[in-house]
This record gives sequence, structure tokens and C-alpha cells, in this order.
Amino acid sequence: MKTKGNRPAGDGKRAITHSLVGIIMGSGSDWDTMKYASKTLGELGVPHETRVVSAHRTPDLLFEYAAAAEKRGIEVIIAGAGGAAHLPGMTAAKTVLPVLGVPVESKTLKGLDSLLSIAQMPAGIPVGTLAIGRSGAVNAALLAASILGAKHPAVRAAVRKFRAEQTGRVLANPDPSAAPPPARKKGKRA
Ligand code: RP5
Repeated sequence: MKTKGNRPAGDGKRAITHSLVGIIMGSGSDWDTMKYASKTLGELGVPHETRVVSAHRTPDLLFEYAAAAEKRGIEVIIAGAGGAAHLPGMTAAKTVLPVLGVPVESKTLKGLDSLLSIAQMPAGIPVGTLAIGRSGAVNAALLAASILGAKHPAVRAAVRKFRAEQTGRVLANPDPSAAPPPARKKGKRA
């Protein structure tokens, strides 16, 4: 599987070339949401992979993926699914790695079905459940990075930088009624 986002060296020593996070999703149609998890991990420089693994259409693949993930060096799994969203729970049942679930917004119930399916796991097999849709996908990536940060200082530093920049953007634009500063033309000095 292709590893994405392996930009920074592994904690200043050796570059991490294998995926630390596996982003899986129940259908190719989930990519519109799950791409935000991949984009966020890419911005943080966290090596990750993306793959469609359906709990009901490819159950054997799901078992294989979840059972082999730890040995392959994956440290966190992000699983996105919509509707009767059993992918995160089934994945969590086959691995002791942390599994973060992203409820994909469904057409009929606006993702409430996905949210409850993922969040309401019976005691014994946890799935860390994020918000419905894009926010959940972004936050799953940030939470995965926070988890990885305990072991990988470069990832922890990337999360700190992300937070500081986010704070800086808010503080730099305190008045919502003010027009945003005009973009400078290339070659012109301020
Ligand atoms: C779930 O069913 C997927 O996670 C997706 O959100 C939903 C619809 O899948 P498609 O019919 O678009 O393939 O398994």
C-alpha cells in the first residue's frame, strides 16, 4: 500500500517510511469526507495509507487488514463509514490498536445513523467516535496525531505548531465585520 505524507524525518533520527495511520472507509463514496483526514495527516507530516475496506462487501479483507495492521507498523486506525456503520466496531474487534470512527453523513438520516452505530459500542470494544462528516475526519487525524505524539516527538511538535497557527489566525482577525486584508500583488512592496 502506498504511504502518504512521510515528509518529516522520524523524530530527528531516522525517517519513518511506513504508514503509522491506516485510514479505511466502507466505500469509495466516503472519500469525499475521509480525504480531510488524509489531508490533515499530510499537513502534519504523518505517514499514512488510505484504503476502501467494506465490512459487509469485503468482510474477509476487513479481518485481514485489522489483524495484520499492528505487525505492519500501523499505530492508529481511522475508520469512516456511513449508515449502519459497522466498519469501525468490527475493526476494533480484530485489533488492540486504537480505532477512531468517523460517521459519514448519510443521505437519509444525515449521519445520525452512522454516529449512533459507531458511538454505541457495547462495553469491551471501544471506538473513539468523532463528529459527523468533515469535522470528524479532520479531528480524527488530529486525535491520531496526538496519540502518536506520545511516542513520536516530531508528530507532537507538528500538532503544537498546528494549534499555534490556528490560534494565530483567529487572533489576527478579531473583527468579523472588517474586510480581509487585500492580497498583495506579486512584485509589489507593501
Ligand atoms: C457504507 O455504506 C459506506 O461506508 C458508505 O458510507 C455507505 C454507502 O455506500 P455506497 O452505497 O455509496 O457504496 O458501507
